[in-house]
Amino acid sequence: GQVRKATNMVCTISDDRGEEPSYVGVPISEVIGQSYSVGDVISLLWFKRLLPPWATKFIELVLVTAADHGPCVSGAHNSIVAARAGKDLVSSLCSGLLTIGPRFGGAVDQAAINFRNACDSDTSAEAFVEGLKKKGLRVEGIGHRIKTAENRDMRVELLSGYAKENFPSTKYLSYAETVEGYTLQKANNLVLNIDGCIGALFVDMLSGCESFSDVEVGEILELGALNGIFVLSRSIGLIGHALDQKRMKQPLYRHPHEDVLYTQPERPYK
Ligand code: Q5B
Repeated sequence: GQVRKATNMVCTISDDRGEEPSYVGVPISEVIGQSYSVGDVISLLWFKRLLPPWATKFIELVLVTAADHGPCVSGAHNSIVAARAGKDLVSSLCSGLLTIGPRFGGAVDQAAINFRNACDSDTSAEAFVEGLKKKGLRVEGIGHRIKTAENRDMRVELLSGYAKENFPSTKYLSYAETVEGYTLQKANNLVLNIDGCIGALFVDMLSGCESFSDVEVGEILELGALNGIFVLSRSIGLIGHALDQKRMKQPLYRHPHEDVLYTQPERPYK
C-alpha cells in the first residue's frame, strides 16, 4: 500500500495547485469577479475570515492614511539615504522598514494590547499611566515629535471620525482618549498618536464584527498583525521616496558636519 509521508510544511491560507489559486478557499476568479477589495483580501489572508464592509473599509482607510508622513520621519529618511547610496528599490524599502519599531510606527500592537487590558479591567487612566511609569515603560500609542494638543494629527481625527460613525462600538478608542486626556496634563505632545489610534480602533473593529472570540482577538494582537498593517501601508510611501530620489538622480547623502556635536575626549595616551 501507499506509505504516508509527513509533510514539511502546513499552509492554511492559500492553494496554488488547482486550475486557479485560491485565498482561504475563495478562487481568484471569484475575488476578481465579485470585486473583492484590498480590505477583503487582507481579511482573508491575515484573519481567515470575510469581514463586514464597515470593517474592510476601515482597514483600507488605515492603509491610505498611514501610507506616508513626509521625508523627515525615520523610515522615509532611511529609504532616501539608501536610495541615494545607489541601493536598489528592495534594499531602499527594507532600509526604511527596519526602522519601524516601538518608537516609530511599531507601537500599534502593544498600544492595542495595553488599552484593551486596561479598559477590560476598568483601570482608571491615571492608574494605567502611572502603573506603566512605575515599571519604567512608556505609554505605547501616546506621544508625538511634532503633534500637540494645539496641532492635532488630522489622521487620528479622520480615522476616529469614521469609526464613531460606522463601528457598532468605539469603547476602546474612548478609553484611549481618556488616557490622552490624562497624559496631556503632563505634556502637550503626549497626544493619542496614529499608532495608538489604529491600535485602539482595531480592537474595537475586531471585537465589534462578531467574527472573533475574545481569545482570537488577543491572539491576533500577540501575533503582531497590527504592526503589519502599518508596515504594509508605509511601504507605499517608502517605495515612493526611493523612486523619487532615483528619478531625480540625487547624489550620495552625507550629513553636514555642522549638524553634529563632536564631543570625543582628549586623547588619553601618547
Ligand atoms: N515621554 C513618539 O517622543 C515618541 C512618552 C513619554 C510616557 C510616553 C514618544 C514615544 C510611545 C511610542 C509610540 C509611535 C518617541 C509614534 C509614529 C508614526 C509617525 C511618526 C512621525 C508617522 C516621541 C521626552 C519626555 C521623556 C519621555 C516622555 C514621551 N513619550 N512618557 N509615555 N508615550 N511614544 N510611538 O517627543 O522625563 O524627559 O525623560 O516613545 O507610540 O511613529 O510622524 O514622526 O506617521 O511617521 O521624541 O507619526 O512619545 O520625546 O522621547 O525625548 O521624550 O517625554 O519619557 O521624559 P519625543 P522623548 P523625561 S507615531
